[in-house]
Amino acid sequence: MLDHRSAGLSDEQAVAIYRWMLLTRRLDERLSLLQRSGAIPLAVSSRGHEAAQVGAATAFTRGQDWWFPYYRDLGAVLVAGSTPLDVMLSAFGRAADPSSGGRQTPYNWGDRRLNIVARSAPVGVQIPQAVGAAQAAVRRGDRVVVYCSFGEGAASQGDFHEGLNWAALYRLPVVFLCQNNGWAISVPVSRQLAGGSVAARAAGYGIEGICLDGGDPFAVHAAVRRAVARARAGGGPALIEARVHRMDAHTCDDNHTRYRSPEELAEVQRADPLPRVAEYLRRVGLLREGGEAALERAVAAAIDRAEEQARAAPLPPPEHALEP
Ligand SMILES: Cc1ncc(C[n+]2csc(CCOP(=O)(O)OP(=O)(O)O)c2C)c(N)n1
Repeated sequence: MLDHRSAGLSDEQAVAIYRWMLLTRRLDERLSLLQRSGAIPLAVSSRGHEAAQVGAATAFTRGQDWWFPYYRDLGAVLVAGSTPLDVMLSAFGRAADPSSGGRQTPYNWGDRRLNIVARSAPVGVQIPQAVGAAQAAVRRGDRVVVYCSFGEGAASQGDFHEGLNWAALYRLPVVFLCQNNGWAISVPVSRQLAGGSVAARAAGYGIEGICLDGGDPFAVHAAVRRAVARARAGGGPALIEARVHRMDAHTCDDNHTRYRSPEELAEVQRADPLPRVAEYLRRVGLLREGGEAALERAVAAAIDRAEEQARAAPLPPPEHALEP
């Protein structure tokens, strides 16, 4: 793991990254439990992606920058400013859901207050949309950088190629984050991608492409921070490919034991980024046993509160479904 100081992070920032990862993980686990118990209809787990998401998202400026996340991006959405309550309101389809007032499928994150733009269901659609937002920002003279994330499966879509080509041509301020977990539902990356990596394609567009360990939040942060600074200064886009593991099935409606071997699933558990980062922080003296337990308690309390409030919140009236 990259030393957090070499990544330009203070001790407090390194611990904050762990706290975001922990919140993402525990909230994700709660959502899966709620789905299993029939309380909410859908769970799309981000377990295994947290280091890449939080490492990258913390390199952007909340409130100023724009976000085009994808469904598996809980960690990025939390760092962008969504609260556990916002997430729960969306999961329970409540009227106060900031993304759509309970109309959009959960996990298609959106929040006008936070410049988070909701995507629709086809994979990759957010890529040209992110590029368009960046072009609009440049024309208006806003010093915005756009976060745009997707999986390696989405990188097989035409939208990916059109979006990257356009962004490169006009040197637009977009940082593309490909979270490569090796699977597009049950289709392995070997049946998606010739040439070894998504990042290698950047050369064809004349932009920087970096492929790195997405289990190391500090390495991801350092690379994305450089890319964000360059994009903000007018230097154009970058493509960062973070190699991650999808610890769970594609969604709650998928059974990945039908297409992943027991060996792979065991390996994925061993590579879990959360204990890796905790171990690093303990080693450098930033996390002690008592502190770790206190973090867990604070995160659990925030999630309990959010769930309770969302359960009690009113549903939208039926007519709301017919409004534009
Ligand atoms: C255009 C399109 N084709 C297929 C689907 C069905 N689909 C939803 S998610 C997904 C897999 C995408 O995989 P990837 O981009 O690698 O992201 P991951 O889910 O692995 O994080 C597919 C095929 C879709 N939503 N849109």
